[in-house]
Amino acid sequence: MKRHTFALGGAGLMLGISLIAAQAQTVAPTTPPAPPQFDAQQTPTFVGIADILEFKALPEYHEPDYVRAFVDAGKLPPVAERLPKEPLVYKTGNMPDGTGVYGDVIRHVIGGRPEGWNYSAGQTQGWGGIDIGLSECLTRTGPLFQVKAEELAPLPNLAKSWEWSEDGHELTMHLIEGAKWSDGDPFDAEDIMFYWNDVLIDPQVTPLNGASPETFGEGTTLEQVDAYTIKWTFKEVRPTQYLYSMAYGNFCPGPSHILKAEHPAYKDGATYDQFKNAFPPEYLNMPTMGGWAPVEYRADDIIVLRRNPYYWKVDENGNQLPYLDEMQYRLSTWADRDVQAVAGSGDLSNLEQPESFVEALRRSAEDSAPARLAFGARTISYSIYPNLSANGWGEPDARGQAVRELNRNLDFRKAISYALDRQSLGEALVRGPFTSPYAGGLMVPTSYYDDASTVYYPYSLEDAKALLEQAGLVDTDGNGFVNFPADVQGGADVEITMLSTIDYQTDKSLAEGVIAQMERLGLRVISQSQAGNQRDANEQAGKFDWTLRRNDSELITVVQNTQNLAPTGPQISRGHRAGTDGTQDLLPFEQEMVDTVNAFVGTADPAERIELMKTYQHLFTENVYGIGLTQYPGALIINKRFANVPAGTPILQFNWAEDGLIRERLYVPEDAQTTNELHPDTLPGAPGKGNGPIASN
Ligand code: BQZ
Repeated sequence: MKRHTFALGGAGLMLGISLIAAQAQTVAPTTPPAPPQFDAQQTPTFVGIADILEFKALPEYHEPDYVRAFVDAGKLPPVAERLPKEPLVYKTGNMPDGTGVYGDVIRHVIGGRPEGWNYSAGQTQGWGGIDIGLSECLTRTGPLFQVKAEELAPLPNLAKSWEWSEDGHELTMHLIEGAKWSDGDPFDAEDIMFYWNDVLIDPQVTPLNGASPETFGEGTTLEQVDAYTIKWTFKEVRPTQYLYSMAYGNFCPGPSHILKAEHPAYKDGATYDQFKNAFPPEYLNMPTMGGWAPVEYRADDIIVLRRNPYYWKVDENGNQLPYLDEMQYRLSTWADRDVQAVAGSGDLSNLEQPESFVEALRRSAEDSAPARLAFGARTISYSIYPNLSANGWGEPDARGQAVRELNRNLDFRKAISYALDRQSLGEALVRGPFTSPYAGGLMVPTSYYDDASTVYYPYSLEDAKALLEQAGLVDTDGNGFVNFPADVQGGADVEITMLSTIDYQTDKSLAEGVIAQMERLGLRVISQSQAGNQRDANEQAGKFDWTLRRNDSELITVVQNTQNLAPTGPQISRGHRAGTDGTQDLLPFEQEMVDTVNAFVGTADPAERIELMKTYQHLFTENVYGIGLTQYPGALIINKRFANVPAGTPILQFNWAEDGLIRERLYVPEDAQTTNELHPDTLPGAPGKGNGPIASN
């Protein structure tokens, strides 16, 4: 196509173009196209929280025979002494296949790689459920997909109960009493306060998933009342939202008896870097409150975990959990996780890459298929987040700064949205009823979604080009790509770097599709595609112009991680964090989003909350805070030998399926058990580099 361009002089001409462009608007904003009908294959049986669990002492407790041998050999205290006064008891009525039997292994396959065990200092263990299993948190939300709407509230976990003060500003929390870390060290409020004071409050430390003090509300304080009691004090009145924030990802305390010794606040001369890296993957038997502790690590091959003999959860017959003695994480790729789960050499996968859908469906449909596959609701979505900071977040160079100024221009963001052919992007991933154009913002499965409040800028290259000109960008040198105005970057071509991860084919496919579609618009986008850990680090540091990524659960649940819905604090948002001076240069609509989210957190009135989320959704989508791309359902693939798999477990809702499944309750009936354990009849040994599993004799 021949491009007619004019060498434009001063602002006057630009104004002329802008007025013409403004009149050229042809396709008005609308609401998103209705996603093709796609019903989740299974629906959960909705229950109350008390139907799932309670905390109480039982008359007797049991353990696997091989663990009893450790007791008999004097290597472990009796099981009753290894359990808290009132263990967490899972109710039989909520177990799809009743109380289980001990034995066998669950074999995960993951695409991430462990940096080390220091979750508190921001190290990943490779994702795919390993950090979810190792990091028990004050409350728990993964299983909430099965809780009745009228009873929806975070499950008790390390915090077994809590009560609010009369004025609603104080929340007193009671920790589980007498529980122990997997190395036998007592769990108590000291672990909580170390996490609060020396991880969250310490500005030099950021835990994995990026929690900061603002995650629990501006100005919130936490104090220890006694060994098993803590007290939160909030500015807001009864902000129940923050109980969700105390679940996985945000308040999952580490073993302070091990961590403190390496923390610069307690170890003279230690650096924060040394603290973060003090527990490399080779440091085994890292103490955990989770069901299994790491006993073997082989780089790029496997992590093996063995049951935690001090795990503080039991079934109603007093059997100490977990039922499964071993957990493995094969260090491979995310695509291989799907292949191995379908083939039966792996046991579980969240089918989340549409490129794998057809083959996975075909293989799972065969009678001989070793695994079950069940699709859930459309809870997977992808967006582009433009970096909206203009005051130094990520320390951009002159080009980067000029791009951020563009990002802050609504006409520019709308131009990008109009230029996207979302239908084609989705169909390039997989044909069929799966993908659907996504405007951005709240996702359809949340009860707070309101279509009429969702502004959708449909595909119109003509409108996109007109808006680009309105934003001051014209192809002044006729090379097919728009240029900055003459007084910006010397009128060079606009070049935008787009951050994405190479860990998933889907991310790569979408990035390629977006770059090609932006070229049609005349905008040069350069791929900044890298491994997930690196992408996460660059994203959190603001070192990007745009970041293309899969969305997290707050856009599905709203009530969890609500604070992440807007830049409610300096270190919260994906696309806009504080600049080098610690302040946030929020755009007016962003401030309105923050005020709306804070008002939502501050009220318990259901009708008010619904209206506030309509306001939020309109602000988000009309102002293109994030540029939605596509949305689609995921499917849970799990080996058929496992019992106690809750029907309708979504791969992502309040958390990933690895949390929602309640893996500590999964079991394999004796006649279906395999010999796949790599370290049978062993337990985690003492924490330390080069250590590993130990036998009873
Ligand atoms: C699920 C999940 C469990 C992180 C990760 C990974 C990281 C992101 C995200 C998903 C993986 C799996 O997702 O894709 O199915 O098993 O681990 O944690 O994408 O790179 O930073 O947010 O959860």
